Amino acid sequence: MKILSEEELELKFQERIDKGEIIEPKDWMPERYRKQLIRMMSQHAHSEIVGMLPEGNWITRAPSLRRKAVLLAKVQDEAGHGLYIYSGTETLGISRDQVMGDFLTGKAKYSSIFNYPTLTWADIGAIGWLVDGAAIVNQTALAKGSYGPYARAMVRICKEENFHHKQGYEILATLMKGSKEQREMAQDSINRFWWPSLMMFGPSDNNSPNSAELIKWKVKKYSNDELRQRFIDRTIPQAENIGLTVPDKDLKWDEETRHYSHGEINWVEFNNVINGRGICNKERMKARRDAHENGAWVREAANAYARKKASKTKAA
Ligand code: FAQ
Repeated sequence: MKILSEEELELKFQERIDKGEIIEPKDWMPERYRKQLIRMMSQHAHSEIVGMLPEGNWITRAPSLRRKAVLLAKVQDEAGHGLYIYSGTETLGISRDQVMGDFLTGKAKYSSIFNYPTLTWADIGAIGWLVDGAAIVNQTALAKGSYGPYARAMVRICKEENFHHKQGYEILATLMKGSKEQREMAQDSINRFWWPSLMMFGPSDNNSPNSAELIKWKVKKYSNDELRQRFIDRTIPQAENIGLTVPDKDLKWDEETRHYSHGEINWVEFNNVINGRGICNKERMKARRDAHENGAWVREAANAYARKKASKTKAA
């Protein structure tokens, strides 16, 4: 059998991608493809885990038993998504310890959106409706991506995100049918969360260093701006339906393009947040580092059990 050079292997790999084939963990892949996936998937997993914090903040203060049960289930779902994607990342040959180390030392990022505080109950509605709504638009596209374990994880995760999206919208719809104070609380929440939700899709296309490579390898099927536009187009009618407005004076429907055109995103704020200078960055990292330290005994116990089991199997 002829041994293929690195270049020939890369060409064959690209042919497979172009044909729409799915890449599995044991298949040959360029080192850069593996690295890009580790970067993106691990950051996605960190986002799910950090994303539990702003909502977890309201579990004890949910306004009814039903709301508390729903919120608890949602926050648990996010933990499940994080663990699922961490496992997917491990299929690329990196250990959980390494992935966690990169996160806890601040080398790996997590989504900017989770560095904003949840000040009122309406923020729980806004997160479900806007943040999960944005995540669904992004992840439905990722579910058609080229790396099997990640794409399959997205299919399952999107099903749960759909439920999260509906519960968020229902919270806001209920508030909008309530008193003047409740309507104001809902609107105030949208005023604070609208622009950060648009930032979730990443920098604009002319400023996105990873997009070209990820699109070539069909990890990403659409650009950051395309997905952001899709989110805006589907969200504005939902806002109008319950009497909410978004804080963008330049937003208007363009009959010719059949899309909403929108105002400029504050990229200075975005860059500050992704570089550790957002409102809650320090608090979020401290919470995760504390949780990691406090969980050391669980990891030690699990490792001791695994070692014992392995030595028994060997002896038998
Ligand atoms: N926040 O070249 P690009 C959720 C970084 S899950 C922070 O455009 P790329 C569920 C980017 O990493 C939300 N950093 O990058 C939930 C890169 O930095 P690096 C998370 C950001 O990869 C709901 C640099 O900027 N979802 O919400 C952000 O092509 C409710 C240049 O950017 C995912 O992670 C940002 N917003 O596109 C949980 C989905 N945007 O790594 C709880 C998977 C960009 O070179 C409650 N990820 N950066 O140092 C993706 O789709 C992509 O990675 C993008 C960025 C679109 C996020």
